Amino acid sequence: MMKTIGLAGNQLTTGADVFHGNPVSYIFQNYLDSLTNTSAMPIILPIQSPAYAEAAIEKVDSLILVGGQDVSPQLYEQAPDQHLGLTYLPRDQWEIALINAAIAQNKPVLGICRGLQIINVALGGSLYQDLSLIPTTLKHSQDPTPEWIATHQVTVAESFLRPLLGENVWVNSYHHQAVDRLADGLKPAAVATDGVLEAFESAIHPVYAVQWHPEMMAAHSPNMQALINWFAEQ
Ligand SMILES: [Mn+2]
Repeated sequence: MMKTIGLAGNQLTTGADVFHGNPVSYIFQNYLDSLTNTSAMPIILPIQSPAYAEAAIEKVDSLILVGGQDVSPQLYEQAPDQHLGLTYLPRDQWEIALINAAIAQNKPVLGICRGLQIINVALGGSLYQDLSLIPTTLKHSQDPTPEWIATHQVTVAESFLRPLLGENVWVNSYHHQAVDRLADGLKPAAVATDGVLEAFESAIHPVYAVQWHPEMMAAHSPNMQALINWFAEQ
């Protein structure tokens, strides 16, 4: 039977003219396109009551957490820094419930960008609310360079990534936050050349995460398509 991957969706809470101002649930098309012709069918899981998370995870074989808003810093017991971006607590609460349900049901989880950050927070870690708070040197917000072009390098540890990407790999970058305290049970899998953590995996559960966007690179970068394909087979 074909596998299914749950993709945790986002909300356009302010509405948009094209939808007559109505709030909208959505997911970026790149996530779906990168899964086309893999061994798993994507199913979008819209933001909803955390009470439904267990049932939602029962319907899928694995879970992908995607990019978007900053994680609410109250979830790691910090006041909002002046550089904090848009947050949306209902999404945080829904995704934390999904992560807990996936771990309880031993279903694989892949975090991408914000997905990496929410996994770390869900498991008890913390974030730097803005990269200006640490002495980074790289441009981690690559606009206006197109999304499929890699802009900085990461060093890959012995981890799920090493067989897929080798010891050094170029990645794209769309984040202004980063992992501060890595949650217990998580191990670094890739680090940028300025020291920013760019990937981790769990030592205990089938939980994996990358800070960059492989789904945006997949159509042009066979190694990033291989990463997506690898997860689809989990
Ligand atoms: Mn980066």
